[in-house]
Amino acid sequence: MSTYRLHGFGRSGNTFKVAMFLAAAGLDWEPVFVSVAAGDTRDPAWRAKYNPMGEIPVLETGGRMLTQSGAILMDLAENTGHFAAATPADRAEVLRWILWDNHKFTNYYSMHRLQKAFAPQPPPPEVMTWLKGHAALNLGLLEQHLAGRTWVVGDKPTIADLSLVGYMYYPAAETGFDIKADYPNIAAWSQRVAALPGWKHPYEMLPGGVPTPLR
Ligand SMILES: N[C@@H](CCC(=O)N[C@@H](CS)C(=O)NCC(=O)O)C(=O)O
Repeated sequence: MSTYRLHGFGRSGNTFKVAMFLAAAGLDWEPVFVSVAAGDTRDPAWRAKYNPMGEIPVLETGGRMLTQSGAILMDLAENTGHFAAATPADRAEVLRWILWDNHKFTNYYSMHRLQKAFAPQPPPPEVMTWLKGHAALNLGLLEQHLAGRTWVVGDKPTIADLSLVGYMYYPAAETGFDIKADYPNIAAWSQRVAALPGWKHPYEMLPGGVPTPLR
């Protein structure tokens, strides 16, 4: 069995954040297919064994079940040294961006994508407009932060980059955003992350195939 078993699937950018770390750091890992869409994470037996919060990613290692991509990335960085902040001040910055990512950036962007492309019943149009507006606001903030910068914190890639970039590779047909056309700094930074060792598109790196957007 591999040292790290990453439970999730390619549709989950949160799972992909951890997969990018494991691949780029050259760690011994394997993906374990878990589908939110198929209801796997709502199964009480799955929750009891892997994550009572009912979420992927779950990183299984040494008998531990680590959850929450931000906490997993912090744990991996601190235990392996890869993608860690260079200084204590940078560490606080990295945590700041990861918290913002989870609370605002990934949250609105991924929720808009989920409702737009994969929800069987789309929510009312005003809900979609609200989600898309918040996602656009946050994209604008990151676009501005990346102006003249190579990485989100300091002068090397850190777990802040891996966290924030998690949903940036999904197609516009799913997300409703054309990152390449409208957010050039984010697009260039995403390509720098994609040049890290072992990088593959989430639909190739993780199991579950390529979904067809419902709308
Ligand atoms: N903040 C969490 C978010 C995890 C999350 O929302 N995972 C989704 C898939 S991307 C999930 O498992 N959703 C199932 C559910 O909420 O019922 C993280 O970064 O790990």
